[in-house]
Amino acid sequence: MNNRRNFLKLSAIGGLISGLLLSSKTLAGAATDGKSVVAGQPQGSATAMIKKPIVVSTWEHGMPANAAAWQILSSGGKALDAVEQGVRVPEADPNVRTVGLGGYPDASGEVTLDACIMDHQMNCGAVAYLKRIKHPISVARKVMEQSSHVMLVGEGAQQFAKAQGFVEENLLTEQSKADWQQWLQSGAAKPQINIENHDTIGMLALDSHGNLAGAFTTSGAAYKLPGRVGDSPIIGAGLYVDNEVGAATATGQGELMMKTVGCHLVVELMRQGLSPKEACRKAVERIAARLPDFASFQVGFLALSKNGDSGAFCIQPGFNYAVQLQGSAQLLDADNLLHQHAGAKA
Ligand code: SD4
Repeated sequence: MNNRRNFLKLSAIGGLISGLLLSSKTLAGAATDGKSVVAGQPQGSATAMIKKPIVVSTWEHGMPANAAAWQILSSGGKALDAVEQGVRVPEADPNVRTVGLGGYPDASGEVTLDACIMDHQMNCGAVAYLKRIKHPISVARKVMEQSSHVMLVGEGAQQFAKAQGFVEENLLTEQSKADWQQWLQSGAAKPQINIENHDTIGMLALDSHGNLAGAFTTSGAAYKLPGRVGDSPIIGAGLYVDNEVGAATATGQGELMMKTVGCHLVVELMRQGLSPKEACRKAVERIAARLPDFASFQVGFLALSKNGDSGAFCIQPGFNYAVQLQGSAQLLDADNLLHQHAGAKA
């Protein structure tokens, strides 16, 4: 119930902030309508419609994460560095309960982390089921750059991280431990993946050189079965970057993104000419069409095109995403399928 309350509270706060921020949308320059021009870019030239640099990320904690990424992007830095540094912010924040330090543990009380990173040249690195290392995203980058592999898991990933100089530490905070113990006492028969514990971070950036990169990091579904790995470290499922087209990341029940290779699907839909938001919508609709009870799941996609347009779509209301570009930092509510259905029935 605690989780549910936290989710609702977060949604409410997110909604309030989005409302406030949305009211300043016209002042700040709309980041997601596909037509606006970033402040400081000359209008009318061929490059004027490309909004760069820009960074987008999932959920409210994307705001401080974007701010860290922006430090790099705004000084001409690389998208790859920006997304790594950006998502390290919630990884280190014990109050972000779905990422890194302080993340919800699995059913046995162990915090296990999944992460991946991808650059503009199709290089990628990932770790899964990583324990006791606070910054899995940086380990994923090391896998990409210092090994000939794409993904390391479990004990091997941990040994690799230690060999790369990462220090082991306890990631189960007192708060996470207390919540887990309460969950155990509540007699929860099986770990649930539901709409209450899906606020992890996926981040996409387009730098001033015109290159895209993405990063994704999470503690995964709360109280998951030990050994469970979600979509987050799976290239194509939780994250995909194609420098010719765009990039996508996801949030929600990872198994559904894995079954559909969801982020790859979103990028391919953009390749066919769909806007980021329409590509996200089509991917969500495809998932929902195969799920008779889709209304009890949450899945959300966030996408960024090669020209800096962004958009998102989800099943449930409540998913928001942060967008930062020159002169503007916003938290926006994603449109959702339930609302669309309600509208169609009315
Ligand atoms: C997973 N998709 O492990 C992740 C969890 C999450 O926002 O919360 N995403 O399934």
